Amino acid sequence: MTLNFELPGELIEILKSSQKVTALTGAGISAESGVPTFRDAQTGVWAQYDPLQLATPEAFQANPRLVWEWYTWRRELILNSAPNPGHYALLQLENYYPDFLLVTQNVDGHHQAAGSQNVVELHGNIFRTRCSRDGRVIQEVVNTSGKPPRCTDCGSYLRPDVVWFGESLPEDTLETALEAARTCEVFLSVGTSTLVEPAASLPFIALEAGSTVIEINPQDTPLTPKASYSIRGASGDVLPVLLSQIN
Ligand code: BV8
Repeated sequence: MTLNFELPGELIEILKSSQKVTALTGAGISAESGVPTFRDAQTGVWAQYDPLQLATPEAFQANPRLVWEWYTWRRELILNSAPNPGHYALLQLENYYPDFLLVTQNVDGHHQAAGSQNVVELHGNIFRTRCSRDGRVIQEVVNTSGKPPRCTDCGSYLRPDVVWFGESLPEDTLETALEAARTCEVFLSVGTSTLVEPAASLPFIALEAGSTVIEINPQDTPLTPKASYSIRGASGDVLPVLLSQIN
């Protein structure tokens, strides 16, 4: 059922009576913070690149400087942005429900910056850097321009500690997200085009398990026809309204 975000009474009752809720977020929740989504055209110098081509091990192998510079540009853009009401509403939902897990596809760290504690980062974090050879995570934020810095232990290039296309998600991270989708009463799918696997399967797994699946997105996605409720709107608008109606 597609809504333009006045919530039907039965949905408010479901939300108020549930204990275990899982939320999945995508780039759309950070759009109102000014962080471009993967579907948006990249701005400026990056306009001619397709993120799906840059966020790959092959691109890094072929042109480490280009890929490293793209991440430096994104880190700087994120550092100049802030969490928005959508992030803060999810923090309030974490406090509202006894058992709440936030699963994000985003690498921008805005959920943690907003104060969310129970966050699973499916695709890593752009502010964490690791050795491209042995995977050792370097603690400090490395935000240089030019070629990637080199690992002080082995001399290999450092790389962002994110999951690129064609790379597997960390087993434990994915299992936590799958378990949360299988066992929750309500699954919120917020600001994601529901195209990138295996994250895109999570709402469908929740549906299979009998959860009430609520989508929040200004546009239709492959989840829309199957979702229990699909709310057409921006997460920064819809989530605060949803909160006000359950409090
Ligand atoms: C994997 C980190 C096993 C990096 C990301 C061929 C070879 C290899 C793999 C594949 C293949 N074909 C398919 C695959 C699987 C592939 C995949 O799914 N490809 C897609 C393109 C079909 N997946 C993988 O490779 C994954 N690994 O499968 O491992 C494997 C291993 C080897 C070989 C085979 C299989 C790894 C995927 C993770 C990639 N890394 N990010 C970085 O960020 O730099 S993905 C990245 O893109 C994001 O993290 C996010 O997940 C995704 C973008 O999706 P969204 O978040 O949904 O954002 P998007 O821009 O698409 O949409 C924004 C939405 O917001 C829109 O719906 C819009 O309407 C909405 N919106 C806008 N404004 C608002 C809003 N919503 C609410 N409010 C608003 N204001």
